[in-house]
Amino acid sequence: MKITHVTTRVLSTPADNPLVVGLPAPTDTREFVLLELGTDQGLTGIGLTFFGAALTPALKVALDTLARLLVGDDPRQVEGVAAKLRRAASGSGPGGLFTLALSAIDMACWDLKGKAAGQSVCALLGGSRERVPTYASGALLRAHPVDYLAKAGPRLVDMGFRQMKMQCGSEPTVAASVERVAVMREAIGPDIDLMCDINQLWSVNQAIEVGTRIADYHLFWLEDPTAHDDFPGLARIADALTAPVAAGEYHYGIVPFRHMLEARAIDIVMIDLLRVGGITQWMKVAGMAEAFNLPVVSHLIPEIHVQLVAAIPNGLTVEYMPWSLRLFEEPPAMEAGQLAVPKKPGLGLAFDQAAIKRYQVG
Ligand code: SMN
Ligand code: MG
Repeated sequence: MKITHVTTRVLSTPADNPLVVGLPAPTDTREFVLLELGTDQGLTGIGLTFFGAALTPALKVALDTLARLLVGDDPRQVEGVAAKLRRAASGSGPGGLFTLALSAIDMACWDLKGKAAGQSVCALLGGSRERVPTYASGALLRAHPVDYLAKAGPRLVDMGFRQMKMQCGSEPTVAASVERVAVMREAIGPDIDLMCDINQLWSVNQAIEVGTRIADYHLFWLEDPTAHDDFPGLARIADALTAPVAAGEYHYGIVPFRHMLEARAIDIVMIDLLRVGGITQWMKVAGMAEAFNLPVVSHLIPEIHVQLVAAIPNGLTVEYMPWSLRLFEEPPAMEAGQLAVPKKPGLGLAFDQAAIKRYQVG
């Protein structure tokens, strides 16, 4: 099988989240760069990327330029593809646009690998389960007042979620942070898994102080409590608290995970498909985590991550962040707090043509 043509598009979609109800819709937008790799066998592979923000036009050019270098190549040779693109881009990776572009290409290659073999990507990678737990994300943000959280949490439970993540970290006092978690736990009861994301906003000492005072509210994990590259700092927090510390979404490539794991900095390994470099690299980090006896969780793009978390023996849960939901015709089904792995070959996804028509820009 050979790649014969490349299509890239930018879609600008409303920056909303269907799990957030009863609040004014946001007026800003969220940009995605979509990729289609056509082949001489009539199969098309799809991928996507984002995080470009103001550089989204540059991300599209990077993706388009790299993907066109692969015309004539076999997309199933994912390591060969990655090696060729790294050489072509010289030293412009692993951080930033290069890796964000590589990830979309690698995804599309795996989609083609699966379609050519008549198997789902999950089955190709190990296929350990048909469904995986998922948690509601992006609905309980730090911008939302405490009384909103108390209403939104039970609503997510009614929707079938057994796990949900809130954000903290910008409260003016330790007491306010403790209160926020207390209200949330009270609202959802003891049986729902509650995660809390700090997005690097605390110092190590703040994290230990607040983390100690919220121990009774039993977090499923505390995420990115301090700077993502402060491995000794994270290790101090992880040692001091009973709540597991999760981190990893900010890292590019596979090497930082080695250092983070060697430093025993975290208890749960979060892997972002775009920043790690695609499915090929994601699986390497999952293997590293397994060797350290640690569970893996995903960051964003649940439609694709479901294939990966279900494939590995140490997959814990998939982040249900519904940002990319409207891009796909038939996203994976959510049933009783679990996501079903699509059974169709490859990623089991198709871009929604109506969404392309409506949101394509440039
Ligand atoms: C997050 C990261 C990036 C954008 C939005 C939300 C958050 C998460 O850290 O874990 O999803
Ligand atoms: Mg996070």
